[in-house]
Amino acid sequence: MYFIQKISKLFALCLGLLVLAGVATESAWAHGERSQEPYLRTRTVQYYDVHYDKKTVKVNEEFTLIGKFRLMEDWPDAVSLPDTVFLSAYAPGPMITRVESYLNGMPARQSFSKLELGRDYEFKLVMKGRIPGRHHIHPLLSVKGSGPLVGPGQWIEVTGTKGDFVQKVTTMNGAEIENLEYYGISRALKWYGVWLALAAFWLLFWLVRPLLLPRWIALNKGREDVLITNRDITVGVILGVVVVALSFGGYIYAKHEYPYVVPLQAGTNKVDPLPKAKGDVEVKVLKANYDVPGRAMHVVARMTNHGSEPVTILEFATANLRFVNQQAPGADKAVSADYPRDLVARGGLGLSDQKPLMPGETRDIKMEASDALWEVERLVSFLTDVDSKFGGLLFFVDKSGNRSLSEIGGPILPTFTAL
Ligand SMILES: [Cu+2]
Repeated sequence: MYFIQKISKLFALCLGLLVLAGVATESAWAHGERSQEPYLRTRTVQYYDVHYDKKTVKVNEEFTLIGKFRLMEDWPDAVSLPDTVFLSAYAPGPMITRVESYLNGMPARQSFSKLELGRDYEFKLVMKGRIPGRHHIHPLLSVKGSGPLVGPGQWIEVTGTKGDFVQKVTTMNGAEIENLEYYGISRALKWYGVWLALAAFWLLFWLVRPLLLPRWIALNKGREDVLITNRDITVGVILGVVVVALSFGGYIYAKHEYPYVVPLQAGTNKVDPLPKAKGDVEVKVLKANYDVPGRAMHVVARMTNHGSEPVTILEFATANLRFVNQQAPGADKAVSADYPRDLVARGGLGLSDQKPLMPGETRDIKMEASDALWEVERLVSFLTDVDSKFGGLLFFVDKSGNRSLSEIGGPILPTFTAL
């Protein structure tokens, strides 16, 4: 009794702690994107210009998710190359439905093969609210052999009732399906019923008779002939005929009822990357370290402006986090209103000098990206990685507001003492 009391107290305590943890950290209800290794999040797919057109939708209402991503040149050795990728949205369960998806304007129903490193791609996802609730939704690129690589997650509120969800489809031969959710389910269940009944009949047919011991004794006495009677053989043959007739009959019936059947498309598509941007600034990392007590990344990089306009560093983005140089022209508009605010560093990006980089000029610039987000987003485990490198995108802006971007990355060292 004492033991049971102890156990139930412990159980109540655990439950209480769980509830507390849930209340205290709301974003912990998201789906574990922070537990992904930093090398996956900073050196593979870098999402940018991601926009969600709505934050609240009704059940059945569509919303659109657009954006771009750069496949990093310094792709980690431990991660499979993007040879087969599939584009979709990430949600905690089937809370939303994908209506349409495009990669560089091409329908993305199937996987794409051989995406190119160092190049940019543009995506568009049209989704539809399915189950009411507040869901964390991400754009998602699944890379075969590596897993899901997600973009910035936004909370989308789906309102209404689950029962109202319909997925109306017109097939290629003009037939109207009122709700794809339940289409064909009753027929599938009927077939399950038929096969289960046949299997149960066959099992029971043998089980109702004296089973193991009497049959073993008969076998020992050399009376094998009494084990299987003529009736058993007749029933077995009839059952065999019924099974074959049902299988072939069902097939012929389905062929007749649905003469045009398109199989699921399994091949991959090819898509060209977006045209290469001109006038890029060349960025070479000379030194990078992460100041552990200060939660700040310091990078010294040699930058060469190959363009024809003077440019200023606008933003450093990595793993969907954004560090904006507040003094750059257009910095106030760099992050759109629909971008998840929990991914924007409040401290912004500090620079050793704010002078624009002139055309043809090469200069060493020191950057500081300092924010608790490094810890919150669990990006500091790169310090214990066997491949201690960081990666990200550096955005530049000229005086007319034109933006260009360059990949930045390299080895990084931790600093455990205050600088
Ligand atoms: Cu999430």
